[in-house]
Amino acid sequence: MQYQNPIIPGYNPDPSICRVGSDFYIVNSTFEFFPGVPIYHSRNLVNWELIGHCLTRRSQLELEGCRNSGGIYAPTLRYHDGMFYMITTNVTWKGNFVVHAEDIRGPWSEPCWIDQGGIDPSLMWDDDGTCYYCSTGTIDGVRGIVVFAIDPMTGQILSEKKVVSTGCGGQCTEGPHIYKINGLYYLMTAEGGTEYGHHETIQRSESIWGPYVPCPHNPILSHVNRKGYEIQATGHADLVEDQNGNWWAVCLAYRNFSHALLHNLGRETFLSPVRWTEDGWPVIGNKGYIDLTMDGPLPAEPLPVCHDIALDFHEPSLDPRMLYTRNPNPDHFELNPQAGSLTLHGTDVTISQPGASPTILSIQQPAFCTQVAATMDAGSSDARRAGISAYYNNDYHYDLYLSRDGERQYVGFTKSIHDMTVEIARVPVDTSSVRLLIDSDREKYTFSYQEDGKTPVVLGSGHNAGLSTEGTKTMTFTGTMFAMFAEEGKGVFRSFSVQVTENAREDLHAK
Ligand code: 6LW
Repeated sequence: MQYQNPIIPGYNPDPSICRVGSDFYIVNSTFEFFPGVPIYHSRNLVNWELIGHCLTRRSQLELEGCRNSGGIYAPTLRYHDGMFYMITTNVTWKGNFVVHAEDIRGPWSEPCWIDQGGIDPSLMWDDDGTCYYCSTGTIDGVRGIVVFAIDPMTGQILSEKKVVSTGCGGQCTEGPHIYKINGLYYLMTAEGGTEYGHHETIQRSESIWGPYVPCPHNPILSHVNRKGYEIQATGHADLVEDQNGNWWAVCLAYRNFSHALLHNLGRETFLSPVRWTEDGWPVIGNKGYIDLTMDGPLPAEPLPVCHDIALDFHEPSLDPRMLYTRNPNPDHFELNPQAGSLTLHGTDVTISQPGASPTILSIQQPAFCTQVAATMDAGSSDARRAGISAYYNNDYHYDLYLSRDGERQYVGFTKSIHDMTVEIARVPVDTSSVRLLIDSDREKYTFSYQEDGKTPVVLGSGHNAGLSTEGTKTMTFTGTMFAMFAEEGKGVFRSFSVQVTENAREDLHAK
């Protein structure tokens, strides 16, 4: 059966997958965004529904002062003996921890902190029920993959620690997962760093402590030598066997929006079938290549995929797909289901302020070609700025908003890149309702507004390159979000939608 990649588009990196019966679950890293670690559910590996988050309380996820792309790094999700476990790293606050829940939808426990540095922790259970931890780490000056026995309910370390591998020759050996398959321990890791050198390797041993022997056809997943192809930076994979005995890999990768080595959608989650060689080594995709369109023995019939969102704020609670930047103050987000409005109470914390929690709600941009539309109650909005934004982080965002200059109300359009903010347009409006629009494609974001059903007026555009991960002044791992925001006063929203407008699945670099 054919399916399209990415299966979870937009900034959803570092996927980890587990299966319970015929239910599959994937979690992703979330960095400075709150709530943390989304849980997606599927029965066919193609249609994924967000069913909640593991970290929904500040006591689980402290993000105060978190730098851009700090916070929550790669998670691992596992299920054992009636309990779900999610283990991850808060690089801004206390490091590695594990939470558990009997129900995948929560409530999840408070963090059980683990006395081990490094990132990318994972868990596995041996046949005798012993639970083992692995992550990156350094012991006696040797940096590699650290393994030890652990109590997953408490985080207590139960054995000596050992660096069991320094990888298969690449730099930045990380994202480890250990699997017990046919009596052997398979250690799969990402190497090369999460950019254009990213790739996946695997090795195996008769003991979890090693020595490990590398797969003869490593790397088992790599687009390092696929320059010019749209999908790049494949790596950080996790394996799962479906209920029919077919194996699958999920991994992160990104899609270049043009022939330039730039991506603005972030690292996304991709799916590939896996087959095993006669001598017991996995082959991912087409000998380590994955594609936008792939074929495989899916565990259930795929349904049409839709990544649109349309909010009219009549729902009793905010859509869980909308994320806050760092720990939010709930008082700043006032939902009125009866009136069908969302009032954002902006403070003096602007969306350009580093390490803060401005009044902003955002969702991942799911495709190159989209239309964002928001209707605002202009008469009730008195913020210095309130509107929508193509928002990467506080240093990189293109904003379209209502503002006031004394008694006059106007629509403004500004672009912020690095330490430069430029006001591109400021047009007076005299209306009770205004519709703000962002149209995106493989080249740029176009900003326009519409008064009371009149013809939309285009105010300008901003290039995708200005919101690309490669262009950020610090190392970042996220992707462009579409946001509603308010600064110094109220912004009253009546609707917010993101619609994918991509028609043909144009594969820019199709060979
Ligand atoms: C992730 C690690 C990585 O934890 O980036 O570059 C981190 N590699 O595997 C954030 O995605």
